[in-house]
Amino acid sequence: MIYKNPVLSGFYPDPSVCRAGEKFYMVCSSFQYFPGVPLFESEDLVNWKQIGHVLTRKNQVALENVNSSGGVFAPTIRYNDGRFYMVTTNDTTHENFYVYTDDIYGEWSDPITVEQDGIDPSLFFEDGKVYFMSNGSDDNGTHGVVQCEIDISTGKKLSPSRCIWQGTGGRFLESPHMYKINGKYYLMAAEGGTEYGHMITLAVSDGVWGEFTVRGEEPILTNRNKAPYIIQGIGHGDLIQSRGGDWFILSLGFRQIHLWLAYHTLGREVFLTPITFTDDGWIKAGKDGTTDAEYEIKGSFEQKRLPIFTFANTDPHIDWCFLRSPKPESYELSAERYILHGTDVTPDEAASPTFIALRQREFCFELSTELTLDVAEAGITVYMCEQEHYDLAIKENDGAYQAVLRLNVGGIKHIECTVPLSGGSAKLLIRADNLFYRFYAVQDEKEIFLGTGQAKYLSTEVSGGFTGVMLGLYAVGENTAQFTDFKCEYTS
Ligand code: 6LW
Repeated sequence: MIYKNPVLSGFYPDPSVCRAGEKFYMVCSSFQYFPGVPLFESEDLVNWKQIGHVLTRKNQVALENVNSSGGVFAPTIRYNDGRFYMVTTNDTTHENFYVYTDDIYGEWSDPITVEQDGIDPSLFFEDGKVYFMSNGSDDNGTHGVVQCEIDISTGKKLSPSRCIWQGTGGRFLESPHMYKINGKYYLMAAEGGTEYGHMITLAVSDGVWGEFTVRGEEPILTNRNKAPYIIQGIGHGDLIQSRGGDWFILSLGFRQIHLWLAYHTLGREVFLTPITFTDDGWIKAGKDGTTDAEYEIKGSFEQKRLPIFTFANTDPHIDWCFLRSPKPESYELSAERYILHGTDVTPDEAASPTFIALRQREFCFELSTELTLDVAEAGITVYMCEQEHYDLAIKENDGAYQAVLRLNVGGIKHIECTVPLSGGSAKLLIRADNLFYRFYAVQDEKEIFLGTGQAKYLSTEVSGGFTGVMLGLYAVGENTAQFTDFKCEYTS
């Protein structure tokens, strides 16, 4: 069948994948969002269902004071001998750690730290030995892909950390993963930085410690010279063999909002690219080393479309997420309604406002919710980070209510429009396409247009960082905000 890229749309960066029996499992970075490290299951590598998160307890990851795009960086998932391992970095505390579980649908262990420098940690299991690699500096201060052997029950190093490869010369050598295929050791990495120059490079060795050498064309995969082309930034990938026996790279990439506008708002998404091994054991990826919008994969399954997202068909602790260190008492979440209680923390702060969000999955959508507010402020926010977000709110002041559209860009807060309401209940509505978010309030069946926010100002190119746009419900002030009839429908 033909599948379309991305296979998982929206802000799900740095994918890593493993196989356990007949199923595949994938994890992605989560940065300042809690719970951390979304976890997905698939049977075909194309349809991914989120089954939970790996870091669900605050004792597994401290996010209280992390900056936006700090916190939980690129994870790796591996399966060995009946046990799943997820290894990642808390970039704010500069700690590399892993957790494990024997039940993929259950809780994961407390963290076990590894005293090795760097980010993007990965694990390689071989004949009872476990190797830990990251991109950082080794015990002699040499920078590159750094590896040590560890005791997997304690995380203690059993060997010095040694640099095993310094890449092909691109900047930001990242995301090392080791595989043993046909008796050879394959070290795959990313270079070029996670932007338009991103690429996947490869080195091969006859032993786990090297010497790793380049034995074919580099990079093996990149869209950096594929212009004009919507899909850019392909890099940071993991190798996986399908149930049909074919090999793929599951990687991140992003989609520009428009062919001639180099901005991306949806964050880094998950792309699947077929690969083949040449007779001399090198990798040929995609179409001439680039990732395309669609490919063929063995099997007669269908690629599922996104559902209409409602409170009834989503799980607040699986599909939705919170900022940093949420206060449980601020949320009453059920299939009928989400009740939020605000605090004095606003979405303008790099803190934990009362905020619960879904990722924006495609450019074009219509989102609506009924909101009933008693006092202060609550609404919907199209949120990239504390500096860049568009808020559509109901605001109470001295017992009078208004619908408000506030545009925040670069820390500049601009009230675009205020419209008096006859009470604290209204429907809030957003219609979005690739370039614009359009905001409305509906009261007494009258649709009032409040204004437009340009998508490009919520992009990574403007905002920086590693995340993507979230569609959040929020409350500010000591209040009760009741959201009902929430619906988000993607229209392309
Ligand atoms: C991640 C690095 C990267 O650690 O971005 O795409 C960083 N590559 O490998 C944050 O996601």
